[in-house]
Amino acid sequence: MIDLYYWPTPNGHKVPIMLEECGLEYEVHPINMLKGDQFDEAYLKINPNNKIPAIVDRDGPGGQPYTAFESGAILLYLADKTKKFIPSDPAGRYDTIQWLFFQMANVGPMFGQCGHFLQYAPERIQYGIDRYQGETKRLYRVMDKRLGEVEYLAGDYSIADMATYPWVKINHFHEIEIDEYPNVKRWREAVGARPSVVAGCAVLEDIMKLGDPDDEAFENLFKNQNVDRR
Ligand SMILES: N[C@@H](CCC(=O)N[C@@H](CS)C(=O)NCC(=O)O)C(=O)O
Repeated sequence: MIDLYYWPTPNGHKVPIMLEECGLEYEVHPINMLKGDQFDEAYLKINPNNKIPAIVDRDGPGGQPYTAFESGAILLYLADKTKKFIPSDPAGRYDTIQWLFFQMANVGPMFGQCGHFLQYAPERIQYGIDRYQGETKRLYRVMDKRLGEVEYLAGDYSIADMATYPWVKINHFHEIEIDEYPNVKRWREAVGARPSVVAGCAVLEDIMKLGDPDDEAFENLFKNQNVDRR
């Protein structure tokens, strides 16, 4: 049994997608980041970085509970645990890790900032929009080229696709025209049609729609950077 500490956001979705794909049993523990649950002392013992997602595998290495945070590390952990969605041959494994890191180090942070400056910044800061939407478009071009050469990011369907899909699913939030990236569009349709991806993205989905955060949510999400709440 896996305890999943979660809120329905792109980084969150990655983990239930993988749990569904692997047929692993899991129990969802909502961490309402709009209300500041990510700062609770009990949760900080699970994720010292006060963000979702995190897991506790009750049956971890050596039969002991194992705690993991950072969505990419969680996907890798689950892939190694189940021997699924990462090839066992070294080159295929490293290809998958490369595209997983590409998501973690590029797609997540840049798309995240793009969405922030477009949708949440209290004032319109054109420099920030141009900087991060420009990077977002560049990353779409990188993915489009890659996906013109291979079916999925690392060749076969893998944890790299599971990490990337939830961010590409919300292209409208980043004001990206998906038709301009036909190979990404083809890939997005293929990944999005998988029953486990649909099920993973649906976990707690009705709780949060992307949109205007209220004052409390704004405080918890964006005003805490300069205040140590831990
Ligand atoms: N690199 C981290 C990023 C996690 C992350 O940014 N999570 C966001 C939701 S998508 C969060 O928990 N935000 C709450 C906060 O910043 O207080 C991962 O991939 O796990």
